[in-house]
Amino acid sequence: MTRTAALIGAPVETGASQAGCLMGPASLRTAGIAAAIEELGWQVTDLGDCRIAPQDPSAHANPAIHHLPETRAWIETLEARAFDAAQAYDLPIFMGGDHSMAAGTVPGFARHAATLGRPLFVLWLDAHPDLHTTETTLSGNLHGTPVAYYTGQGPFEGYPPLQAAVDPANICMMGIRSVDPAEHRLIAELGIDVHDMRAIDETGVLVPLRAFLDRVRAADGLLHLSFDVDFLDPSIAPAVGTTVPGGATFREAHLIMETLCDSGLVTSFELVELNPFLDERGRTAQLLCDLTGSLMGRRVLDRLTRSYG
Ligand code: 4U7
Ligand code: MN
Ligand code: MN
Ligand code: MN
Repeated sequence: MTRTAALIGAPVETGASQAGCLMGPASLRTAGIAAAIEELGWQVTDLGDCRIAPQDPSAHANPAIHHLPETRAWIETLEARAFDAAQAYDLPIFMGGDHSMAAGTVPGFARHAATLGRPLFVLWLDAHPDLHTTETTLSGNLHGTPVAYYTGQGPFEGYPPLQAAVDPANICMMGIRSVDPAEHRLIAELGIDVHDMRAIDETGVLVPLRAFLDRVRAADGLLHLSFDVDFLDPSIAPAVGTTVPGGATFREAHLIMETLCDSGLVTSFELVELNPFLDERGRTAQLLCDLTGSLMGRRVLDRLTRSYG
């Protein structure tokens, strides 16, 4: 049976401080993401871009917060789109858009998992844990909040009621290297499985990844991959507004995608935070397409019939 994938654009940039993520889906399409997947034998449907209606401004008790009504509208729209796409396709792929979109996509996939009586697991590849609430965010940039929201922390005044929560025990974070004090407290309180870059340096990516995949398999879970461009080292992925030095290398990232592919466990995927305005001759978009290829079946050699050894 041919496997089916859907491409869904989420041109969200209201969660970030800088403009540009709006162009993320267009840049990934230009880099050839659909062809890269089709080449691997998938049947691909591009469902186009989601959109929201224009919103009236509103104030929040935390004066740093901006674009709250837009964020609310995006969450409602993307939650429904994720839920629907998970029912209709083997692999829905959301093309962002800043990471505030995950406050919509992840609950939508969690609601889908709940209808199957299965838990949703999340692999969060990011420089940041995105664990702020609307009370604790100092920047007011709501792309720093999705994980706190979808695990049911709060308060989240101005956000929609959470449709389906993810158990913090079902989250694995890798690549983390910028954590604010309030986020640090929440990581400890919730006991989230966080592998910061020091841990990656010490163990490599496979030790924590395999342990997590074993847990997903044992629980018969669905697995969502949330890939923030700033997970990658800025030297290979410059097209992101929130660069942090010391990120994942080209091979670490590909090895994660290849290992996820071999596991057969990933049921949904999102590429977030690509800001094409900051890219260099499309190289970040191209790298994301190549990583998507590794996730979806591209391999250099057939591992069973190697030409050596
Ligand atoms: B991203 C930050 F202060 N924590 O709250 C904040 F460091 O989706 C960054 O991971 C948030 O890129 C980054 O603004 C959000 C900051
Ligand atoms: Mn993020
Ligand atoms: Mn980030
Ligand atoms: Mn672990």
